[in-house]
Amino acid sequence: MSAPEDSPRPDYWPANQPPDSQAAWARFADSDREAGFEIGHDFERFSQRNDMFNRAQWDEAVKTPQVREFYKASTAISSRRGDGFRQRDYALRNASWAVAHLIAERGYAQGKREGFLDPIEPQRPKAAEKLKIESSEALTAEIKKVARLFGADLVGIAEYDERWVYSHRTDIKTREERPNELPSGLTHVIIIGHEMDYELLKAVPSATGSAAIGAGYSHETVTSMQIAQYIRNLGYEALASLNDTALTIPFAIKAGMGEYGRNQMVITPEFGPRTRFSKILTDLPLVADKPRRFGVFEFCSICDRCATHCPSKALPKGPPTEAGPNRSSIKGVRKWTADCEKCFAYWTRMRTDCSLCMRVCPYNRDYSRPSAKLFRWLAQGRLRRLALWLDDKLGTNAKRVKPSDWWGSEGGMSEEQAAAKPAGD
Ligand code: B12
Ligand code: SF4
Ligand code: SF4
Repeated sequence: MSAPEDSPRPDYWPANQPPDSQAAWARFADSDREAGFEIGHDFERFSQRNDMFNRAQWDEAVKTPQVREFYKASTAISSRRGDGFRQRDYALRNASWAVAHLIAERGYAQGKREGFLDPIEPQRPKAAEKLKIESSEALTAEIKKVARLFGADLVGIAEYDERWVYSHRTDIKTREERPNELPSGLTHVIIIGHEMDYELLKAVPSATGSAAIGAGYSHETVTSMQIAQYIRNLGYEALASLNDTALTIPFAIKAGMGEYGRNQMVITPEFGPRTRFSKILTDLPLVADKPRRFGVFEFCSICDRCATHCPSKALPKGPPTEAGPNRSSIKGVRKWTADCEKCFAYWTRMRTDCSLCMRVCPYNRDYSRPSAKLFRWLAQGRLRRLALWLDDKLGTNAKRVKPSDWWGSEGGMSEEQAAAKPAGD
């Protein structure tokens, strides 16, 4: 990553790639520059088998007894000592995932985990007759309108770019690599953004606060399935995808959703880092959006609040680098890269996901408020140090809200329930 004026136009393409890929990827040179992407000679597509969720299933170095307890807590209702980790908190968190899990689990017998390892299976096939398209601009505007109708808070379009498509999927039974087979002729990726609940996120890390994440996944599932079906009803290809199939962040940046931050998230002008993304891969002839920059790279270059607050010290300080810390990092991209082994180990100890780096970020604000708009305006220009100083002084997001304050009560628990021991302890 770099500021627009510093980004060199790449005059080479990864020498380790086949010539047809080099030729195909060269056309992204200008939009890479606009987006601040810097791709090195040793770039390699990422295999999904190496992400932390998959390594937790096959890598003995990651697969600890705590990992088992972590996953157990996502289906069984766990109850630990402490505010935010009691029965109602896990009940809420696990219920928030209900729709995403329903879809993920329906194809287990066929070796699929839809939305996580595989794209979501079409509800109905493509219409036999293809809609005749007169104007790609008008079609793009229609798709965006439809996406909003189906629940998207944000929508943008990127060109289909093989570099960010996983080189392989993972087999759910053997956890070995298997082909990431996709229909031919895909041209675009529609990126959908859902805002995560601002008030609830103030209570992370906790099982309570984590319901904001599950709710996001369930909403993404519904919206992406409906949009994909609409496109198939027009006679075109459309695959609804959550975490499966491809890296979402580079597509989201190219689709104009926002800029990449030190906390490893796309920061959007509308919701800051508090945005979940899903995608629809399609062959519709759409018009791609342009990357949108509003000073995040420059702001993150003077701020390291996410890295300082991260309880596992997983986030990098200093400028972006090309080498990542372990096999869970993509090769050959200059960017801020987290040590996700540390991050995930913290989640398993907590028995819930964390998101503290999202909560404490100065961009995490309610942008309907004039003070938030003022912060965004100050942060994008020369007054960014003042914006950071003011945010430090006012401590907007640094303080965690107690989960029981989010609930508004202690919830009528018995003393035994309130004192319940952590599951498995
Ligand atoms: C696996 C995964 C994780 C793993 C770690 C990633 C890993 N290395 O294994 C764990 C469990 C730790 C994790 C944690 C979190 N995750 Co996560 N995660 C993913 C997932 C499913 C796959 C990413 C992957 O394959 N990474 C492996 C390699 C590529 O990682 P990497 O080299 O470190 O690259 C990372 C970034 O640098 C960036 N990236 C990759 N290539 C490129 C190229 C360029 C040019 C740039 C600029 C960036 C970039 O994306 C990668 C994200 O892990 C994505 C969904 C998806 N399909 O993309 C969500 C996703 C990235 N996670 C997301 C979020 C929000 C989180 C959490 C805040 C938890 C939460 N609330 O959901 C934390 C934040 C932790 C942190 N600060 O990094 C969101 C980000 C949304 C946003 N606003 O940008 C995504 C997109 C999921 C979603 N549905 O929206 N995550
Ligand atoms: S999710 Fe938590 S542990 Fe992971 S990087 Fe963010 S703050 Fe650190
Ligand atoms: S906390 Fe600061 S450094 Fe981290 S992503 Fe937010 S603005 Fe960037």
